Amino acid sequence: MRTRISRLRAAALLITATLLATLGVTVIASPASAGPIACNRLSYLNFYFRTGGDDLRGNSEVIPYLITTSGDVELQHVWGGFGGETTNFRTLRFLDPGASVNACSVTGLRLRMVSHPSWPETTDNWNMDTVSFYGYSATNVYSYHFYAPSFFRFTGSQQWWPAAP
Ligand SMILES: [Ca+2]
Repeated sequence: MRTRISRLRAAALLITATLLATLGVTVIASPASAGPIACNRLSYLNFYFRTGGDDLRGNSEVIPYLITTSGDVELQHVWGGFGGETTNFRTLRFLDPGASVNACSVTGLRLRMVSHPSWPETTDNWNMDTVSFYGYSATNVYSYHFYAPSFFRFTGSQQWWPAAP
C-alpha cells in the first residue's frame, strides 16, 4: 500500500513538473500571453489582427508560422486589405493539410509580411497593434490561446515579427 501511494505521489510530481516545464517554455519563447488549453491535435486557428494607423494593402501578404517544439509550421497565407484602425478575422489551417501539430507542442507565433507593390506604389508598411488566435481541434474543442499586445510596424526592411534579434 505504501509503495502504491508513493508511486501515485511520484506520478503527480512528474505531471506537475511537466506542466511547469511546458509553461516555462511558453513564457520564455514570447512576451505574449500564450499556452495550451488542452493537448489536442490542432485543426484550425481563428485569428484576429488589430491594425493601427497604417493599413495592410490588398496586395500585401502575411505568412504566419506556428513555432513548435519540433520547428516552425507554416499556416495558410493571409492577404489584406486591412483598413487602418480595424480588426480583421481569419480562420487559418495548416498550409500542408497533412501537418500534425499538438497544441501542447506550440510555443509561439511568427509572422512575415511580404509586400507586392504594383506600380507606382512603393513597398507597403503595416502597423500591427495586436494579434491573437484561438486554436481548435477537428471536433471544435478549444485547445490553444495566443495573445500578443505589442505594437509592431512591418516595413520592406522589417518583414519579420518578432523582429530578428
Ligand atoms: Ca500600409
